[in-house]
Amino acid sequence: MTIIDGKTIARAVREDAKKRTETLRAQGVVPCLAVILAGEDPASVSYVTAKEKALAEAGMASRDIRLSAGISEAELLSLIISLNEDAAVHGILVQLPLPKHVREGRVIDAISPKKDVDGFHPVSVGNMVLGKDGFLPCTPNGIMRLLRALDIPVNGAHAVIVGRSNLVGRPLSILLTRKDSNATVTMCHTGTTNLAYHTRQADILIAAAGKAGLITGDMVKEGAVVIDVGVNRVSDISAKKGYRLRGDVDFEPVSQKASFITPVPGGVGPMTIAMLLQNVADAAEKTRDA
Ligand code: L34
Repeated sequence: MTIIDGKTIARAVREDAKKRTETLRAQGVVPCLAVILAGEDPASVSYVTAKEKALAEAGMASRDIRLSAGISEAELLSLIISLNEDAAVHGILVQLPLPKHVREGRVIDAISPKKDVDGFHPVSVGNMVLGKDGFLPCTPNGIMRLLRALDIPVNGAHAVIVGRSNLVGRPLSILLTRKDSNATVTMCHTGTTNLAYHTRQADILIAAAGKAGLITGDMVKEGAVVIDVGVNRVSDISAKKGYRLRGDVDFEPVSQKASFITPVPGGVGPMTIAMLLQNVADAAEKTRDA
């Protein structure tokens, strides 16, 4: 059994983004991502901080925009419109989830597809579905990169995805069924009856439901590749921060059966950030070449 080292694979992607940034800077272009966070959800604050640190390490700039949780949808939309028009900004990231009174769809629709480095805009999603060029969402694309980096056979494999979110499960199902990936995909969700029956068929099992410990040892086939996308904070009074991170996979028993497994932390999370840098480099190069 191999524990997949997401940090090391992510580092290689980040190094590549750094080299591209050096070239862009030499040409007078400083890749810049506007990072918008509304509210102070602790997990979101930590992800956004990690993204900005990664951007800085790659030599990229960021516009750190922190808004109160009470910001109106209209204010957020006008901010995005001004960033769309700002030539110094190559990418716009609105960290999700947004405060409940703000309609996520409206906000995502407002981002220029040219700056949609999260790959969440309907134009980006459409291009992905059609196999056309465009920004790919960071977590699914990061998972594809992990599989490729480890030479895990995807062509002809049966991939079972648990969770149909717009952020992870649904786009991943699209990427895995593209001709150049060629997996057979089963999509499981809250409407699935007998989840364990499906997960036990998986050559590649992707847990992206956001439920700590959902995938237990009995739900996994011997030799399966297990990708754990969950980053659940569970309270733990013995931990320094008062919580610890737990994936959607019950790690100990599942790792006994898996051929490859991603840990939490240190698996998929770091890849999400690395692929974001790649998308920002893409965005900056496109404006340079335009
Ligand atoms: N707009 N919203 C937008 N884009 C995204 O791509 C995200 N996502 C998800 C939440 N909202 C978003 C992220 O950035 C989840 N996510 C994310 C990013 C990074 C990490 C986890 C989730 C990460 O770095 N995880 C570390 C542990 C971090 C910790 O200690 O809390 C890991 O090793 O898994």
